[in-house]
Amino acid sequence: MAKMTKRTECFMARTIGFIGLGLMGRGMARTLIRKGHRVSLYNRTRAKAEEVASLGGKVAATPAEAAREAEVVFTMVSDPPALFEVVESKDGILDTIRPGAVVIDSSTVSPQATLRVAERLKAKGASMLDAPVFGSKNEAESGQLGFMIGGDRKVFDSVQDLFEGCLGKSARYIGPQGMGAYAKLVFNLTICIMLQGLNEGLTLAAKAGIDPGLMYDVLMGGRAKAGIFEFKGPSVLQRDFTPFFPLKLMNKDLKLALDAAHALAVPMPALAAIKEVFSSAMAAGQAEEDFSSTIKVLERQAGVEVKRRS
Ligand code: NA7
Repeated sequence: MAKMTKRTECFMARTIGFIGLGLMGRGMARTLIRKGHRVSLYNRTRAKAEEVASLGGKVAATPAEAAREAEVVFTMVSDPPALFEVVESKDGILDTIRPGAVVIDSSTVSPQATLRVAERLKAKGASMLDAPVFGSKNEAESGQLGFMIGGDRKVFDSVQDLFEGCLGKSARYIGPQGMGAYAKLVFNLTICIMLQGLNEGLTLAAKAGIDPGLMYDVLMGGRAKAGIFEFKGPSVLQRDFTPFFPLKLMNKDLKLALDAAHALAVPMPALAAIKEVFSSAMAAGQAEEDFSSTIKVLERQAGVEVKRRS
């Protein structure tokens, strides 16, 4: 029997606009191109779009141009102002979006920003999903991201092929519009609270005279073991703060999470304290480092370095 060639796990080749080719968007767009989709690429700094287009796809001069022919438009930009810029400004997506098209916003923004953009798109006959991700640039490049989806369930079903098996290893439908955005804020605040726990523990260990590497191994051999510790611990202990997720973006997410908590009257004492740690790190010039570099705030105050000794 002839062997079927598994060129792609995606079900159909689609015409896609992709807007925002930063650390995460670059990998996602490259994955879509590799899997056979026709992708029109826009980035504010054009050189990044040209670099991705060397793999396939074509460069668009504006978000409007990227969206003109597209049945699906992805946005993967920094924050709410960037999202408003690429959707609502002159030459934004709203100028050309086709009725029936689906905009999938994978940026981490506030639920309010999502609702505002979804409303504007609806007036043009288009739909929107808030579909933020977990995973880093490596998972974006290999199509292994996790998606948290908010929006109309039927719209989600209509583009499912782009999530699981294409860009992602999982895509969880969370609920109506804005719920994906809420879920992402919950995800990131939880990670930061956990990492702060590890940072504080290792800093105390170092100050007491324990090899932080040994302490980390002990923690990972017991109930304290956690995925985020597994991911960040080794690089922290080697003093490698190359950005997988820049501190400035996590700082933005924690602010959005605090705003959401205030709006819903939910007390978040640990989150409030950790936001201060992030503000200190920002003020100390660590914005472009990986967010795990917040440990330096503790180190400076304690007068120790958390580095594996053996
Ligand atoms: P990056 O690598 O900082 O990329 C951010 C992208 O957003 C990049 O393409 C930027 O264009 C674009 N951007 C930022 N501001 C604007 C405005 N005002 N107009 C148009 N485009 C803009 O971030 P990541 O890829 O790591 O993360 C993206 C999202 O996922 C973010 O919400 C994270 O929290 C999660 P540039 O290249 O600077 O011209």
